[in-house]
Amino acid sequence: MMEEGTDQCTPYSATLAGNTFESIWIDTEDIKIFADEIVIPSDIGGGYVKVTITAYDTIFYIGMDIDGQSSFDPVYIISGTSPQITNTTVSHIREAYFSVHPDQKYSIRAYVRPYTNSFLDRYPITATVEWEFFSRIDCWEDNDSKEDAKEIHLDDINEAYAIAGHINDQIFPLDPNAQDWYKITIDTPTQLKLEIFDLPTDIRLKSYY
Ligand SMILES: [Ca+2]
Ligand SMILES: [Ca+2]
Repeated sequence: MMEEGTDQCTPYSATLAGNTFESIWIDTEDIKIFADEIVIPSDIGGGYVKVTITAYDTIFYIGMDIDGQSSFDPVYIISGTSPQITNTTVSHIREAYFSVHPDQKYSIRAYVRPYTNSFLDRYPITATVEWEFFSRIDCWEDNDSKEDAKEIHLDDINEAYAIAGHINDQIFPLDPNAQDWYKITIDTPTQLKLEIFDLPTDIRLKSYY
């Protein structure tokens, strides 16, 4: 029989984090680096960040990279808008979304350039830079090792995120932030069925005792 009791999911509240500021680009060589500007709270499941850069002139396009904690360690931008496509009649807005790990810092690299040199006299150009953190609540974390495995119970359906955010642009199978450990307790020999569903194709299930 499976042991009765409460599971070890520990709910927590999403922490708000973000910032908005203006910056001025003076020419095509002007690449701004906002070093360690994005500071992620300790929310154990990580989350994602949205960065928005708004240039108040439609003839400019906006280039943006996001770097992890060490320099030249870009993270993957997983969604957002094109650098080139102007999406309002009064300003150009560039959005980027990326996955983040708790307690990490990320930097923004950005430039703002006109479509053709005939518009170089439009410099300096002012743009607003904004970032916002969205927490992904995963009450089963921290469960990255066998020692930290969280107890689950018979017939429970438990929901969790497989990856507690990206630190840089890659995750290997044995990286702690790519592991979720759970434990079950039985007091007689039996057959167990474990099932995982609604998951990406590259997630693997293994059992140990
Ligand atoms: Ca997890
Ligand atoms: Ca985990």
